[in-house]
Amino acid sequence: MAREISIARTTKETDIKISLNIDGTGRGNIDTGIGFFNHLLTSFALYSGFDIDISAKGDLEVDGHHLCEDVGIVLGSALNKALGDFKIARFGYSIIPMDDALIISSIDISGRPYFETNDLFTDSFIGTFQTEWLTEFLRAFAMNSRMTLHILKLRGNNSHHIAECLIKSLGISLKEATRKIDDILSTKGVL
Ligand SMILES: [Mn+2]
Repeated sequence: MAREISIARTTKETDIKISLNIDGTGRGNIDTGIGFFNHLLTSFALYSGFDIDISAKGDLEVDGHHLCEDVGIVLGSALNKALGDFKIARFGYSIIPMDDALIISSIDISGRPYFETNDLFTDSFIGTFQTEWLTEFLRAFAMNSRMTLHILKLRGNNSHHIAECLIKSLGISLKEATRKIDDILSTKGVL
């Protein structure tokens, strides 16, 4: 069965439509109205190997917080639903460099949501993108995909490099964690 799904979610703050194919080719068709966020999510699709279509509109006149968090909610829910029988490798990790940045991401798609990271950014902004919006996206994504996600910045000064390196690392860890296996990897027999 193809591990793909389309989800739409509309609130007073945001209107989000996402299509996800876990067994894709890394194609990203992303329109969130926030340039740097589009850049990161396009990279996320490429390194995860997922095909992702995102059309997101939101109350940017307030700021980008609601939109980034809600894209995390919907993308996480889509991943959780598309995984279906959960016969997957479950664990994935990677240590990825990008110039001055060096980031570890480690995942367990366990059904138990948890998110933790150390201090990632010294700057509050990358251009007009607020760095804390990315942390909100990651937390909402981890919670709604029901995975344990740890992100650890080992090094890095340039916030653009840190953000992009983090997303590449997350994509590569996800590609491994969602790899199909023959059975459910759990002593409980369920995830
Ligand atoms: Mn870049």
